[in-house]
Amino acid sequence: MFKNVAVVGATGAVGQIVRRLLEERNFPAEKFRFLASARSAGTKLTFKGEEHTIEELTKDCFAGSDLVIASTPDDIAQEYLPSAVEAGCKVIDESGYWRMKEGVALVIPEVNPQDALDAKGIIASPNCSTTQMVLALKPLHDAAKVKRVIVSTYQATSGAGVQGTADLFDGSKAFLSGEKYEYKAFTHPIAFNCIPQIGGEKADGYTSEELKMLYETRKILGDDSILVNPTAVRVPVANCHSESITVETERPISPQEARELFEAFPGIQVIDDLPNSAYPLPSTCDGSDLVYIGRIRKDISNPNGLSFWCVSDNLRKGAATNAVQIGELLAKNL
Ligand code: A2P
Ligand code: 11C
Repeated sequence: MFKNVAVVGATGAVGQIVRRLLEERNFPAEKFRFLASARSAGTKLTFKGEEHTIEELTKDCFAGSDLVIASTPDDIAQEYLPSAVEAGCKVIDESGYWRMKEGVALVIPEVNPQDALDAKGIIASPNCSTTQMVLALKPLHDAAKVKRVIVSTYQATSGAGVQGTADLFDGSKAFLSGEKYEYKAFTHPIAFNCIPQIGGEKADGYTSEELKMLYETRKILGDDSILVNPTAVRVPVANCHSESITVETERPISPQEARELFEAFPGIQVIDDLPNSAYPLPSTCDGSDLVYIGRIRKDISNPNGLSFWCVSDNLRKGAATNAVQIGELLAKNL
């Protein structure tokens, strides 16, 4: 059991869910603290029926804590988390800053738990669109080695933080009433629209979000030979990312074998009955900690190809749940 867990970024879109999960799952710790920016410091929140005062995140705030679960913007994770490691804390970070750094573990507990247990410093939780895809790829990779992945994402506005969802709701209301609305989280209107850009341009015409899906996948699966061609698209859905995934494996996997592999893998649930219009939807996966898979079918353009549809709650398994599960794994192995 941990002695004192510091929840950093406790007021944010993901941090709020981390708090809820720590309560719901009865996380094994004696005490909890909640930290955010100076803007929130001094305000109160209720956790497990008790009132807590939010503390300001500073470089010397970590003394007395033995686990940090952080969900902040990248620059804040960059600036403050090394101090948490120096103070002797185990550190789980949900930001994008540390993931690809040498010596940082990048972990999905169902996929590569040992990397968390071997970690000496920060343990990063992957990008939400990577996590659900890699969880789905893992049983296929173990059975038949994944060679190439073509993925298009349909990403929810909650991935852009609290402001992303506010933009979807307020922008939609303004659109329907014919008023102007100034978007804050997006460079184009998201109401009644799709935006084929998440993150800035990185290389070869791909965005940062897309390249996360390539490089994080290779790191988590420990296989730099895997080819990934991603297209990341923001859609007017409040929560849950969806992905259309086509995989090429070293030997063919039939849809029936894939279904069995998915069903046997922890954290995955298959909903796949096209004649009855049953498949995962953002509206039905919202609030769940699982990764849902449906529309499993042969890639009719490639004898070694398989296509499927994958939906998961990006704030839960894509972020908060994965981080809390890493914490549970560490607690079991203290
Ligand atoms: P605060 O609410 O005080 O701004 P989101 O991704 O939903 O915007 O949430 C980001 C989280 O990171 C919030 O808890 C936010 O706290 C926190 N945060 C943002 N900037 C800072 C900062 N400069 N110092 C500490 N925490 C920060
Ligand atoms: C989005 N995937 O949906 C992003 C948000 O690297 O953790 C998460 C960014 C990250 O906009």
